[in-house]
Amino acid sequence: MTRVITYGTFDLFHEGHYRLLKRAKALGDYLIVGVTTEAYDKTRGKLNVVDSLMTRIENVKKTGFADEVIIEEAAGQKFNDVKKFHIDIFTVGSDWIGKFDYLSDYCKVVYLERTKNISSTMLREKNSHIQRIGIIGTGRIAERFIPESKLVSGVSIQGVYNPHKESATRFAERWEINAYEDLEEFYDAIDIVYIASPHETHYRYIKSAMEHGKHVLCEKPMVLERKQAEELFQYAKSRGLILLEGIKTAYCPGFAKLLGIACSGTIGNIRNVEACFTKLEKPDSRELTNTCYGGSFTELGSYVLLPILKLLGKDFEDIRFDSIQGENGLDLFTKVSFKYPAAIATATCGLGVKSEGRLLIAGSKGYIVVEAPWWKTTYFEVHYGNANEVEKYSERFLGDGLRYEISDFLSMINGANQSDFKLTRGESVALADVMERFMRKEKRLESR
Ligand code: C2G
Repeated sequence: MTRVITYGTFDLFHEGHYRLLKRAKALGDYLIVGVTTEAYDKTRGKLNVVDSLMTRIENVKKTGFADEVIIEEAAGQKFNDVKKFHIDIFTVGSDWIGKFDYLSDYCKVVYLERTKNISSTMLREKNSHIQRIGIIGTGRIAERFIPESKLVSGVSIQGVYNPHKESATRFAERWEINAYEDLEEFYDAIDIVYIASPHETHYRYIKSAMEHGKHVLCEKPMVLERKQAEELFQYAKSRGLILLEGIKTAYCPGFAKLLGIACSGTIGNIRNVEACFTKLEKPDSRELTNTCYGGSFTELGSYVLLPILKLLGKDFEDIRFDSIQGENGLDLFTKVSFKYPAAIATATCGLGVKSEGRLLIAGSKGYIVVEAPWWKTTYFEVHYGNANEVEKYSERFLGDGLRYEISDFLSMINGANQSDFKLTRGESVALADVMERFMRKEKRLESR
């Protein structure tokens, strides 16, 4: 008798789960299915799990494929289960390829092809709420988005669009999703859109996606002109759609904790915010060669502006940009100075100059310091007048952090608008406004 084991969360039970279990059962004679507990999903950083453990177990049982259901409570359990249950074959979907090869010393490891198309008919029948994501763009950030989205229950990556067929196909093959080069076909197959294309294409894609009734999560900077941001948010509102700017820092739990403490009055009135983010890019990189839309500020400005706008607001009295330009005129290093009625702030970013990436918030009673990478906030300190008095805070930041914004985006779509405060429409408009001022000062908007 061949004994097979597989594991999963099986939340919002769908076609992908059903097909996986059916093929797992067909691999042998006896199938054991491990269903994850809520606590385990929490430790492995899976967000938004909706169904209770009981419901998820029931749904697995209802398929009739499982001869035995067990619960998976901790990392490392698979290894012990394989021995304990005398397993011949361990199987899981191909989105985990390579991850469980370590079990192959003890049993055969089979990765079953992931189900690419979760059809809307089945979803309606099951009254489920899986949102099928379509990605526009095939760059580095889109690559990071896919593994992160797998850790958010309730979404499934359906496909990718890129007008260049080869790029779309290559990307789709690597991630076992569908490739689309026709936008209409793409919109027909999906429910929500994630835009990770070059900055200058964002406005056009956001507009077209919303015209097709899709909610949109767009990479930062969402747009580079204030009136575009205003127009898009107005349109989203009129159609009852969610439009969210993806600045991952804004959604990460550590950053939210930091803002809470900074605004609580612990360090008194905030008088100065300094945010710096620099990295060295190769001179031939897209960021340093696209002479209209490249440069350090369009690339990193959203991160360094975020804590300033969050803590001091949108009503600054004065703003000033100073940049060091490379030979092609693009800014290699930019410093933005803000003046508020009772505070000042500087946002510094660089792609050709490396500095200490720190966030410093100074107040009338003390200061908060967050070392690099503060944009993935995990640890920060609060210091007071007495140098010995230091409060230390830490918070988890899992994986690449994109899962938090995906999770908030999904919650907003599902009607829980409470996440809006993490990055409000007004703040996104203010970010576009600062981007526009910079672009105009650099005479880049006129040159289009
Ligand atoms: N699956 C699939 N096609 C999909 C979605 C999921 O084949 N479109 C597969 C997954 O690869 C997995 C199973 O269905 O084998 C259950 O998926 P999830 O509930 O998302 O669980 P997962 O997080 O993949 O758990 O210990 C947990 C396991 O390691 C995997």
